[in-house]
Amino acid sequence: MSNNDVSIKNHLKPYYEGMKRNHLGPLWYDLGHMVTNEPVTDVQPYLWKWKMIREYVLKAGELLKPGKDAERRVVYLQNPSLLKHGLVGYGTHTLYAGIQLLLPGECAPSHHHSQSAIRFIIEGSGAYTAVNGEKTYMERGDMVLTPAWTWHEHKHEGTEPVFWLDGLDVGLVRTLAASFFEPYEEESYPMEAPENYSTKQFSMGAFKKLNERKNPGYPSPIYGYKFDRVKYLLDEMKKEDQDPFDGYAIEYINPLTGGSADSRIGTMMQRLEPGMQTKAHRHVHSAIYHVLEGEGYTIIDGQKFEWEKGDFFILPPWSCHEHVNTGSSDVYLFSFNDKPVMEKLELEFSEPYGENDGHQIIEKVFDPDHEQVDTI
Ligand code: 1HN
Repeated sequence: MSNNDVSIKNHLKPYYEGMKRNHLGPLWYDLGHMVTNEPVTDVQPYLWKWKMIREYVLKAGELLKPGKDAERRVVYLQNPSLLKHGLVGYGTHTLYAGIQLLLPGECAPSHHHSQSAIRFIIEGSGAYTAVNGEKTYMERGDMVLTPAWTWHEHKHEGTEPVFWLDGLDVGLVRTLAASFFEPYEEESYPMEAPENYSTKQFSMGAFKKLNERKNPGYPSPIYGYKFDRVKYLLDEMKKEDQDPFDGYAIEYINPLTGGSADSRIGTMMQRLEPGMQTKAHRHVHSAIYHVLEGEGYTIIDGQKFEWEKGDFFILPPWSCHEHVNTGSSDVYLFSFNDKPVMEKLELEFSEPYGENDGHQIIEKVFDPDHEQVDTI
């Protein structure tokens, strides 16, 4: 900086300070912070081990009862990079993930809210989610929708604890200042439809290959998406159906529109054969992953995240990632994302990793034991 520049700066100091006092700002200094060349985010990747989460969730089973001590018995995944900014309950800037536990005989009362929610069943059976009076029984690997503003409740009629993932667009709705919540006047909403009605009506389910055409639209007429259909479709896929970045991958859809099953939360299942390594790419949408089956790792922006059955990890927006199956059986990765929102807003964009034949170099290995020191 020349002397001349400094003198200009000094000379203009009162001008800039005056601007600040009057809550004004000079765009010529700040444009680069507002309009960045590419997405900038506080969201960092993270990984939680299922063994650790499960212990905390089971302990919650001893501590409180849903419908009595709490609306829901859930332990949520807190991304440490967002807690720094006071964002409680954030997995990514838009998405929330929590693990809910229901013990035999328990009931989580009916309510509705403007957040959209998806459930993904991790362990146990015999529980149902009722959506607007329609019971959908849930088994391991099933995905169940409770679209925004639908009345929903959960009840467990089985004999073993049931664990499932709740995925909601908490961050998105908070940012848009659009949160509404209301409990139902009674514990239960009247059961108006036959059990599993929507799942039976569409017994083939509704899924499409990744990147197949779709038209965003109305709420899905299906609430329960069965895992046996997902597995059948993924296992039947041919070599030429493979996506270079996601392996064998399908998205859960709304059969009326061909669009995403939930209109705001995208849902996907991927299958990776033993030894398979996908190519790296990045996209604007963020995602939260759950390992349904298998073992392997994902490289996110040069950091290796090793996972096994049950684990969860965060995929930040615009982060370069590739997946590897290191086990001897197929990997099934379930994930939910904010892609439908990005697409509706015409903000979705993706690009392949251009160097090193599409593969990143591992510079760092994430160590969950180091990150998560206190256990119960
Ligand atoms: C909710 O309604 C459920 O219905 C679970 O089971 C988790 C997290 C945030 C906001 C609403 C449920 C939730 C939630």
